[in-house]
Amino acid sequence: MSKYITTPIYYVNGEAHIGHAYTTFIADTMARYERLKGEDTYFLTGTDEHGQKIEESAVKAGKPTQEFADEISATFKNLWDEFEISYDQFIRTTDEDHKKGVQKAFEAMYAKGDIYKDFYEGHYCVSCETFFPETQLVDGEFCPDCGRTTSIVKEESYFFKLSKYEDRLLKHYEDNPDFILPRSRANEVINFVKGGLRDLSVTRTSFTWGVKMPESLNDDKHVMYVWLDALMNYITALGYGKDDANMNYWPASTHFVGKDILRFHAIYWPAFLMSLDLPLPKTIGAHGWWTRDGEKMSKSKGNVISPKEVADAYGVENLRYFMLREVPFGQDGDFSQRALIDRINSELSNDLGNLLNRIIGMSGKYSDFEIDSKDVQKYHSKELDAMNEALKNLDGFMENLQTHRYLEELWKLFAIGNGAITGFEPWAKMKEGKVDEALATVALVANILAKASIMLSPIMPKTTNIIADALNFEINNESYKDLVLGENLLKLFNIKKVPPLFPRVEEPLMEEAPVAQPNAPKKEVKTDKKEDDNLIEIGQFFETSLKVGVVVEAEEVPKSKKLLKLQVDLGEDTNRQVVAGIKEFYSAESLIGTQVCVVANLKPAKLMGMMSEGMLLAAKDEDGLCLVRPEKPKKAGTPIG
Ligand code: ME8
Repeated sequence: MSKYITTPIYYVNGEAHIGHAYTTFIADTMARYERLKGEDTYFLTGTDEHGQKIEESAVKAGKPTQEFADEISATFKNLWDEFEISYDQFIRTTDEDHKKGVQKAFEAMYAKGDIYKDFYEGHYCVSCETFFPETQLVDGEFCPDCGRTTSIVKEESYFFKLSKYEDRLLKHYEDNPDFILPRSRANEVINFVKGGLRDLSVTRTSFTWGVKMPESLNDDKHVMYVWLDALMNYITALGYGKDDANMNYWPASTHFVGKDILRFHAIYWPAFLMSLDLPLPKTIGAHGWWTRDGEKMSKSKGNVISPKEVADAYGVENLRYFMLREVPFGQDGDFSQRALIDRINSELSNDLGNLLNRIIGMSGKYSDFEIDSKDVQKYHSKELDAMNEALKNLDGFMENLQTHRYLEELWKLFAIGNGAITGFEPWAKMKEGKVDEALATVALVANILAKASIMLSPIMPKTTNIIADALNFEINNESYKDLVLGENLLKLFNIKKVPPLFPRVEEPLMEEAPVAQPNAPKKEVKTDKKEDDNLIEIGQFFETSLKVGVVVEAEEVPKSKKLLKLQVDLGEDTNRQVVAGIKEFYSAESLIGTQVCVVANLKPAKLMGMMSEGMLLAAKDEDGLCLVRPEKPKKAGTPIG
């Protein structure tokens, strides 16, 4: 059976950051893994270029929209090329074939009676390109997904009969427990559908930067809703609506997406496909969110990490390894140089790199670099069994998208190799004249490295090729079948010297972003202690962004006994308005110019009709309330933690 693997198509309103790189790395890893197993695999990525958001970004940049989209799309493509992402196709939603395919799909759904024309009035978030019912808005105004202000839009619209597919969708989730991975994410989708689906507005008249309506509908007032346009990329890329040239790859095996866009992929997309009478993808793999040093990345904070910058400093394959090893698929992860350096030094350099260097050194000394597997079974059957056991477990982890478990399991091989060297002391055996035994241990380790390299190759393709070259074999489906599935050992060969693959990193190689917390501790603290329900992980604490603020203005809120309205400088472009219930304890004037500690990443809330964009830290006991303040003055915006 063939495999079809996709990434989301990325918006061209900004260049790629580490989150985009993560999705692309996992999808690339999966595509390489399937090819290694001999599967006929098609891997798609690309860019999503229509919609109001892109149109507005182009205006801001002072460029014609197409020119703007061309430029940003090229930055994604160039980056993936530089990273040697093994995509088979890079689709752009401004491609003519794609646009025609979307029109064909629209016509087909219309012909089926699934699309009708009506009026839409609702709260629209431009940033998310989504309408929200009033009940879902925060404080009646703000987008529940991104927190930005929504605007009321009333327009004529074509609607897709999403409600018609409610029951079929629910049945599909029930019958296909692997449709949404990790399974823990399925509930939020199921509950959303159970809550009742409203028909979906699938065209817009308020802007023009979108796929035009099919000619047969003769209605050029409308353009397609960007999500309808975008989701169709997964089939137009295969020739849907044109020549169906690659439709044999459909249905997709895995659509990789971030958790932010799971709903679109797990509800709208399957409903569209049902309407088109096409089979549904096997799995939607929804991964978690990456933060930087415990903080959400955003352009305004200036703490967005450029994957190119990290790759230039640390090597793209080290970054791939880190990201895939660091977080369980589906959970959020934190990027910090410290965590990256720790993994490079301990896992790549110590466990893997040293092992290779040690056997090159030993075989050079003991056997003129010749490695012979003839006695491995005789002296190391226990190690071979343990190794084969671990190798067998790998496929299950990868199929479940659990790359961190996959790598953890794979690293057992290096532990077996390192353990064998320490336990059997080949140098001592040489002294005792037990040459066969010593050489068997060296050969065992060479075999471990060979098999591990094959299985590590989807994650670190270049590095593992260097290892394979040193061990005189090539990584491909043949060697996978021979050495991994067949459990065979390497034939007699001469090992080659290689320069150290993972030089230790002694100090951070990139400058920290100004707002990053330099001492943010590593998020995952492993402990054998039983977890106390009341304790939180350090990472959870750092989800709260605490900052030093300077009160610039303060005034009483009329008619309120408790509230003061403050303008607080948090070192950002504009001051934050904070409405605080401290009037009984502080006069407005006494606060001006003083420092406070602010919870800076609270969703904005309205208090007595006024927006509050933060919360002050204070301590209250029977003697009253006092604000928590830094002991010495600190710059506005200084992180606390
Ligand atoms: O949503 N952590 O495009 P997009 C982890 N065009 N992943 C992240 C991330 C972060 N901080 N930030 C972004 C769109 N991503 C639509 C998709 S598909 C038919 C249309 C990743 O440019 C993650 O995979 O906003 C997320 O789903 C995707 O980038 C969103 O990219």
